[in-house]
Amino acid sequence: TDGGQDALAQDFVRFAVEAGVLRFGEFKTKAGRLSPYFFNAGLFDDGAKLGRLAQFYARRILDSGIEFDMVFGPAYKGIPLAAAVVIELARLGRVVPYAFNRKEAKDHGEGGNLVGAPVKGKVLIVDDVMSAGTAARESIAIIEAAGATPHAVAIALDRQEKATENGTDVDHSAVQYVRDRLGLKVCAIARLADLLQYLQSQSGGEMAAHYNKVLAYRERYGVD
Ligand code: OMP
Repeated sequence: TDGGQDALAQDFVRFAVEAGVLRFGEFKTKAGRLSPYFFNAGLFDDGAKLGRLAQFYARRILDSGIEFDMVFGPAYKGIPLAAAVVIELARLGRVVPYAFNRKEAKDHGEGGNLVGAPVKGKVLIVDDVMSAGTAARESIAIIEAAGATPHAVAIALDRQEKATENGTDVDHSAVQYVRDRLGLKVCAIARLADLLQYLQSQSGGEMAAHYNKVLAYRERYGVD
């Protein structure tokens, strides 16, 4: 298969499949597409899995050379991810502040919708998956409103599929939009191309059937 990244991506796809986080079947995505696969980061649901996930993020982030002053985790799913990633970065010798938002407005106590370190400088957003790009745009707006610079996004999976604008498919992916039009750096532990490479490398009829369905999905919704 074309376009698979590297051994880290293959190790990650295997880990996600074995952990039951990456599943095959019939799933409806946020954009309303019927997908033969789904990646549910909420199922990295114990300390060992979350710790291992953080190691994949940290390696991808550090190897990418992306600059950042702090990490931001968008509510809800990005919060444990960002926390786990900064712990792993600190373990590797890189101590950085982090913050996250709350979704509910708060009218007492600290005030404001941001929790954690002051949001300033070059901010690295840590999130789970990018499909159509809605979630990324929300994070960018929050960071800009705080007077900081949304500089980069690290995600576990880039689905490499067409973004939607006003309900219509466009010819670029959410990641391409965030990178090319919004000017942020993006790194993904794995992409759809890595998933296809993984499925192709597995022997056995079950994986071959998944491969064909994921390939057909990419034909319909994928971008180059
Ligand atoms: P966008 O905000 O449209 O980019 O979609 C990303 C979000 O879709 C994720 O944050 C999830 O809530 C959800 N999602 C997954 O978690 N895993 C998938 O494999 C696919 C989706 C999705 O609905 O597209």
